[in-house]
Amino acid sequence: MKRLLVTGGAGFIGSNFVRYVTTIEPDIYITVLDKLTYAGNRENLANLTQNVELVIGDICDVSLVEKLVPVNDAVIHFAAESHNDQSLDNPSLFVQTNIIGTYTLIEACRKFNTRYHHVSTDEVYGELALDDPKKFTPESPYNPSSPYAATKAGSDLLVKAWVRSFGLHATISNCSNNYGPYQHIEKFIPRQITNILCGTKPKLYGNGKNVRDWIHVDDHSSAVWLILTQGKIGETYLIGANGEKDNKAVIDLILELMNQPNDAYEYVTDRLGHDLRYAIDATKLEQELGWQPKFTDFRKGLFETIMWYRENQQWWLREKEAVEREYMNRKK
Ligand code: NAD
Ligand code: TDX
Repeated sequence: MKRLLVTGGAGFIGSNFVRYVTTIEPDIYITVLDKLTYAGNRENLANLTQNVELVIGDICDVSLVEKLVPVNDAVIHFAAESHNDQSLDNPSLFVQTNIIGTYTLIEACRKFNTRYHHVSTDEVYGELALDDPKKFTPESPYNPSSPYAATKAGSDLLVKAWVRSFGLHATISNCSNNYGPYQHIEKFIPRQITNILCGTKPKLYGNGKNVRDWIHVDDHSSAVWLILTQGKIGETYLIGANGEKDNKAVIDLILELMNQPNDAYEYVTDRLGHDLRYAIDATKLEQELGWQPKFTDFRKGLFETIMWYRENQQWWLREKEAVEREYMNRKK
């Protein structure tokens, strides 16, 4: 593969993926297609100008997509509306980008016979009970809870149908919760780090017992690269690094690593439909493709993430007030 089209490459995971590929395969030419919504930022691609081009545009724009797809060897589709809280406020944007956008891309890949990788989430499987010994596997039934998760589930199902009915050369990955640099400050971990840096208390939804399965974004990138280059067409791979933690434990660790008193946080109103627990069984990816996560020390990864937000205040500070205002309005 010499030329890749990466949708959503100016967002959190997409930009980390682009950086990862430019490091391991410096000769590959990457075109990023990104609408630069509030979650996209051209600064995420700064210093990556050689062999990386940003095209500002919408994945729902058929003529633009049909121009870009045939001149690339593969499409890696990260673009999405990605925040559950936003999806409760404005589901229509999620239906448009996550479903119509995916449909537009796979139709173009079908037309030009282009390799397609679909980036998705463990949230399509719904929630697990806190005491359930099971984790999600590729055979788990789809049971999404939020508008975000439902639109991601819908997009996965479109891809599966295009593989079966039209022979689309596609793979799918469903990954657990990512953390690391360049994550938008609306999301849990960066929101709490930047709250502390601004002198406000971290906010814990509900009783803080909801569990997420954390993975470092660079481990997600290495897994997607492996699936793209060695995965079996038509297959779904689950990506996770055995990182289950409840939200209270994550807040406790952030407070400790940032030298705050251990009670310097507050409980706030819970999210509607808040899933209790996600957990990924990545055995298939490990056994069939030999993938292993590298960032298995969560404490170290979290500390480095905290340092990144400390050192890159110009990246997030100007948006902080507006993001928190939106959270306040949501509560009303
Ligand atoms: P993000 O919100 O940080 O980035 C999304 C990017 O997509 C932004 O740059 C945005 O400008 C772009 N975009 C949005 N709508 C677009 C459109 N219509 N056309 C073109 N570009 C558009 O999201 P993220 O956290 O980096 O997630 C990336 C992908 O990974 C998503 O598909 C998400 O569902 C999936 N995922 C995320 C996580 C996680 O923990 N964040 C976990 C598993 C899977
Ligand atoms: O202020 C907060 N307080 C809090 O307790 C926020 C923003 C969140 N939470 C809780 C809700 C979740 O249990 O923290 C957990 C993580 O929340 P988010 O960062 O919003 O992530 P989540 O809803 O789990 O979804 C994320 O992982 C799966 C990504 O946003 C999705 O794009 C991905 O598919």
